[in-house]
Amino acid sequence: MIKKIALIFGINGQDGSYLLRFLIKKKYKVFGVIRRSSNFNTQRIDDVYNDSKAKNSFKLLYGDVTDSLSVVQIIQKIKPDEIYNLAAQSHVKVSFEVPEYTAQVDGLGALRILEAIKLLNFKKTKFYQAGTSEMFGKSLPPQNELTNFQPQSPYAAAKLYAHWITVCYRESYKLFACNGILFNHESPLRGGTFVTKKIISGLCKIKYKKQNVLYLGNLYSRRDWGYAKDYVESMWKMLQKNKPDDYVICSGKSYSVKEFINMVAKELKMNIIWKGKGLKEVGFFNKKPIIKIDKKYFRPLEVNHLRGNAMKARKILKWNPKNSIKNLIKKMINFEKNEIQNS
Ligand code: NAP
Ligand code: G4F
Repeated sequence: MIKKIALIFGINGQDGSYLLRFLIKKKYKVFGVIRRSSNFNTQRIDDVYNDSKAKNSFKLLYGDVTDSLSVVQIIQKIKPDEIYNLAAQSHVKVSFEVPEYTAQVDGLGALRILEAIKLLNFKKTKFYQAGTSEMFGKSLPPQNELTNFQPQSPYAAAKLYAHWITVCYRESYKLFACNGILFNHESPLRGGTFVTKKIISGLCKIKYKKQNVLYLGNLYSRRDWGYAKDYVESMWKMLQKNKPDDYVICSGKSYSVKEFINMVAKELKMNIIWKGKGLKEVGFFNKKPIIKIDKKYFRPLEVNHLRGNAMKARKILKWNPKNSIKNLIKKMINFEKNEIQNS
């Protein structure tokens, strides 16, 4: 049997790791692009890489989406059936500190891949662009494919360029190119500086006396959180349709950061008492202050409320998330407890 070939930019990130596993199960041969790093940064995919059964199904290559030559050479060599562009400087707050770099990676990165597919005349290569609900910015919920984009950060503005250049290449050159507009999705493999992982890791460590205080920023923004493993399936589903299109992927429910903290605390059987307001708001556990606000975690501009409507994906892709936020929290807590026990 001839295996389909997939190429993933951003393979060692959260989503790359889940997508790799998903595609291997689907019998793909997967090539992943990683950047040279001064230290090991493939922890999320090492188990697959070292699995002798996956040896012939998975290869890593060095490259970078800011480097057109590497992008063209890799695509020319691999001749992929499907390309997933997950590569990004994906932290919204950090994008205010490195806006130009974020535009280079998150905006122009997509252009470089699309231009390579066009130059090589690889008409059969399908392309997935990792778009984001952040692009909706201050547009009110529920957000869907018809909602206006009103980006509120350099990250969202860069991703919006990638979104429209994907549409432009699809319509101009008839490329099979899709935008996934994914709302927040989390997992045990989520990076430690994103709020869900930070909260779960922090509260678990406080419970097991490995940390005293968790410092956070804005507790009142609301997000539509799902499970990354469910969401990567939608990426693949988009590329299996006869026609390329753009899809919102979300759970349809939203919670504030504070509500998320309370859900995690309940699962950990920690009763948190909140006192004070604004920068003086504090969460107490057993009379000790364990959650404090630090203004360094606030953004110059905030996206207040993201809650999506994934009706189109449910109808056309037959995509449905399998996990509730409660399941997600349980999985993340279990992972964290194991990490603490093994440390
Ligand atoms: P992530 O964990 O931050 O992973 C990002 C990946 O991109 C990493 O593998 C990173 O490699 C790689 N990368 C960064 N700069 C690169 C460059 N110049 N060239 C090649 N690779 C580069 O992000 P994620 O949560 O998996 O998200 C995957 C994609 O979906 C991102 O594009 C993100 O913006 C988007 N997205 C995420 C969410 C979400 O809630 N998770 C929602 C909507 C959209 P290093 O390890 O070398 O840094
Ligand atoms: O976890 P966050 O950093 O995620 P954010 O900004 O929503 O972005 C994530 O989801 C996007 C999809 O909508 C992706 F495109 C993007 O790549 C990324 O994966 O912050 C969530 C909320 C924000 O409102 C933030 O202000 O939590 C608030 N927050 C409060 N305290 C904090 C903190 N965020 C972080 N990272 N750290 C805090 O201490």
